Amino acid sequence: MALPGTLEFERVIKRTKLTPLAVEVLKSRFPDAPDPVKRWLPSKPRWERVLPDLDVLSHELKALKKRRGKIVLYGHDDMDGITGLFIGLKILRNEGYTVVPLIPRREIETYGIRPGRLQGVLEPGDLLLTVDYGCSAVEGVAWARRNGSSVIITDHHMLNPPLPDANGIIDPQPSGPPAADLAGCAVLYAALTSILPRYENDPQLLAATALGTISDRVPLSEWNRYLLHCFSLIRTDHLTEGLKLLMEEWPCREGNWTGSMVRSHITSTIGKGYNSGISNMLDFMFSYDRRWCKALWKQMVKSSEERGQLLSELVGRSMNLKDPEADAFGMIMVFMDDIPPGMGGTLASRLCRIHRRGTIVVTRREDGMLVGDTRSVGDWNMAGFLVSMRDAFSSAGGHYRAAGFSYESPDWHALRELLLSHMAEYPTCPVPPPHIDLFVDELPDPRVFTCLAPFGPGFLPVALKIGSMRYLLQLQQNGQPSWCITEDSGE
Ligand SMILES: [Mn+2]
Repeated sequence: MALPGTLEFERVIKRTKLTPLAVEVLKSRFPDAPDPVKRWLPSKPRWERVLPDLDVLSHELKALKKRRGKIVLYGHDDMDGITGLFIGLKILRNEGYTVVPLIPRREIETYGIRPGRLQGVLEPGDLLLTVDYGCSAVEGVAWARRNGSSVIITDHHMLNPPLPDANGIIDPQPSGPPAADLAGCAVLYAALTSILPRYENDPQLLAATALGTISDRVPLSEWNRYLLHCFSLIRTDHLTEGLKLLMEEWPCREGNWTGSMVRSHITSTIGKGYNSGISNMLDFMFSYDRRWCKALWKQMVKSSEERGQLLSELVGRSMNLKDPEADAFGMIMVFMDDIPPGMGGTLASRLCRIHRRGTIVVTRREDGMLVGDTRSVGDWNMAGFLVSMRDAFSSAGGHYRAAGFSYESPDWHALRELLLSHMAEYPTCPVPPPHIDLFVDELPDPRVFTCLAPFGPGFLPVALKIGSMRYLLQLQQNGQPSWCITEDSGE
């Protein structure tokens, strides 16, 4: 029996608050599930049953404590990586470890774990622990091991052999969803809290996990929904001032929100790459200095407005540059050789949203070589698409909805031919048909469906059909729901 006041108890309450029509929606979305309500919001997942190598992580942490080595925690400069670093730092420092975060700045440095980057930081006897990255870092991991360090990878990206020879690789991809839907930060959260369960209800960790999960656009499916629900129940009075401020910016945190509302209010404000707030985010999330946080946030809002203008300009120009042949395959493909560093992904996201189609944006790096950022909707596995042609790329990877590649040649025409010929062969559906949950005779009060929020990728807002009209549930900034006649997916 769950005790009142515990997260477990509250979870039960949320399930029982579903309206009959909301239950009908769940039945139609999960037709094969014996209990659609439980599929929608499961009980606490048994992470340890699915995540591999947790025993290796546990063993390495114990051994490290004995030999008094330090942890070098490697992550990337995006929200999933930064929130992952926050989670790792908070738990492991609290456990008495010396933890050194290592974050390459992608706008000025090359991608990935490289011996040159580890030299002077990672010493023999240390543990190199990664978050949201590492499953393709063959060279860097080999160097670290030769140098006398242990290496544990935690990642959620697709595993493409050859895999690095790490002591352990904690990546849920091979087991498929729901574990494979976890963001990188959530994989580290699940791994560490499986070993150290006393941290699982920590509001700071749940807030960071939710932020990384929404920013990374992973599906809001079972395990992610469980984490988001726990997050909706946290009390904010014990958060750092930085996290508190982010929670104040979170639209209708305890109620009705969608992933895109959060991304446009928080993730985009922080931004990525040049002139963004991402390089200060770790300090921000740990800060108890409200004035500093407020001032920094104000600055981030200003910079994001400037980036927004730049993005509008790029979107405007890219409209005339859409590749007509890619269009015929239902894809948006744009080549522009002057996209500022870090903006390619943002532009791809925006184009993907505007056109509701898979999008490939290619630009030129400073050294003249080509790099691509891709986003997708519908049944188009971007990482799968790129990885299936990885012989052509010096690096390619990512996940279902967001992936990237580097092409070590300046020849756009050759790359274009290659991408187009591959689009013709790769079996996929890049333009998703608009979903319909229920056919009804008259429009119900939209409030009967808000109990199903949050909505986002993998769990789109409710859509009803009356005759030939399709109505999509929309949430206002204040969480108020309304109906909108549209063929839009709502993602
Ligand atoms: Mn990620």
